[in-house]
Amino acid sequence: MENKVTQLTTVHQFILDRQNDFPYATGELSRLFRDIILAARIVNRDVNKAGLVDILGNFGSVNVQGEEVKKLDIHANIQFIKALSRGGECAAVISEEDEEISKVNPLGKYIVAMDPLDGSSNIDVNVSIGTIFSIYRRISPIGVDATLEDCLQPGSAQVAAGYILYGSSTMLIYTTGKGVNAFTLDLSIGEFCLSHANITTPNMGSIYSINEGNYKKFPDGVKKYIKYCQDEVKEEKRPYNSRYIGSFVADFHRNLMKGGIYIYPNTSKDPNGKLRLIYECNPMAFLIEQAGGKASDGFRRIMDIKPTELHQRSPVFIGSKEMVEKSEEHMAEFVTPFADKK
Ligand code: P6P
Repeated sequence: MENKVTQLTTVHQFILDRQNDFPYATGELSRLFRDIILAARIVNRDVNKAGLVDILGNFGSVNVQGEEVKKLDIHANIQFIKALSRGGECAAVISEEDEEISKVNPLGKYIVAMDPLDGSSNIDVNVSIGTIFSIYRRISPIGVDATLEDCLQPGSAQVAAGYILYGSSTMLIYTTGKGVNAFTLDLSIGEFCLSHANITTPNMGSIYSINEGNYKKFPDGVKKYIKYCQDEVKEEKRPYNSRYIGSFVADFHRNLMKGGIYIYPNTSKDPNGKLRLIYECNPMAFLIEQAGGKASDGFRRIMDIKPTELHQRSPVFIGSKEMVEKSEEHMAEFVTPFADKK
């Protein structure tokens, strides 16, 4: 649910109106958002013409401008790092596309962790994809290169987080710890405009999102929860609807707005699940908690997990509070998570 928006407010105006939320920030965070938004608009333009790339020369070839055409997720990564480097407010970038940290400016105050184009395998079938970002204050002193310690902070230390959804419309959804707001790109003026203010996610929903193709590899608690979702209990609006787009940002956004739960659990094949803690689970966990929902790894609050590696994975159960709590109840019933490992 969200408050109806009655007047045109661009995201830049919205950020300026809320400068006072950050008594110590002297505009750096606003400028960091400016840089992220610039890159998002460039990526949006290129994602929207992805289908036409073959006319301009397919990936790996040279296009009419004489530039080599890159895979869109690598292209997106380059655009965000370029914009953050040029803007000067970012000390380092952690990206799903880069094994190591990109140290961009020793004078930068912030660390940005991102998945520049999540779900990019869906581009060639025109399914919604997204950029996910997370922002931390650096721990190390300004003036030196950012350190690994700066980049391995728990999600609870985030100062901001958000995503851009390249879908039927392009939306920017973010939080700075003062609620969740959504901005829709108005192409006629080239601005992200406030479209959904103070979003709260329903405590209870009737949608569950999980790749049931992995059912046989799921922990017993997840198998039990899936059966719970499928049981016929009219007064509890069960069975729930199964909706799985295969694009985390799109599944998350639908559940945020309508209520629901997204689960990517650990499996007998992938003991830590698939999604990355720092730049996928943590930013979405910050957003969902700010909207009144919950995010855990089935047992622990996602944002309490102290990362030990940049690209570490985590199981994730995220969405409507009561649905996540019910799934955790089922997970807690099994000491040995996999029947065949008793
Ligand atoms: P699977 C996309 O690759 C992604 O990281 C998420 O966006 C998505 O929810 C998940 O993986 C899909 O994974 O294994 O179900 O295809």
